[in-house]
Amino acid sequence: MPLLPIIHYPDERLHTQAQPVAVVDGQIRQLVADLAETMYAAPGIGLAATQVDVHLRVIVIDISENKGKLLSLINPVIVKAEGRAVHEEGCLSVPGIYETVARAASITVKFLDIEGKETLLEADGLLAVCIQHEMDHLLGKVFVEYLSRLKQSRIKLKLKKRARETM
Ligand code: K1U
Ligand code: ZN
Repeated sequence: MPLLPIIHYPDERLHTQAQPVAVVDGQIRQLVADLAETMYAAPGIGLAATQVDVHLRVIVIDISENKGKLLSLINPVIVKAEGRAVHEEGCLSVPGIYETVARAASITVKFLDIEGKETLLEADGLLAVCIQHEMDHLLGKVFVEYLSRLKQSRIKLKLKKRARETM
């Protein structure tokens, strides 16, 4: 399967709210496989379906060093969130921009796995950051929207200039 093109900020499609998956069937499993292939090739440690213009509540994550621990989260919901921690974040839809964001320090997330089985996962550290970052994508939110308006405008200008230069 070819790699899926990743949409870049400030493309309006990144602000689309994703719909829940009704049934975890072969098409959803294919979407997960394509997302994973695209994430590994980028390379990245996470990818939400929104970023490839598919507006379904599906994300993939792999924060392991050797890229062998793929997590696929379908219809994720945070059922518990505690504490506050700041972490530097990047985004494949906002290439070359790294900024610090404050989020819940530890979370419990409920989701369907690739077999459609309901699963609970407790996460902290980078995994908690990554899950929250990807779940924001499903709500149509990009991490730079946590920054000041001035910083957002500067990032938009920078990315638009870069896009013009590479045309
Ligand atoms: O675009 C995305 O949503 C993926 C993003 C995930 C993320 C990273 C850091 C904090 C929060 C969320 C990325 O993968 S950006 C690229 C990146 O972090 C990375 C790339 C190669 C090796 C290690 C990390
Ligand atoms: Zn992102």
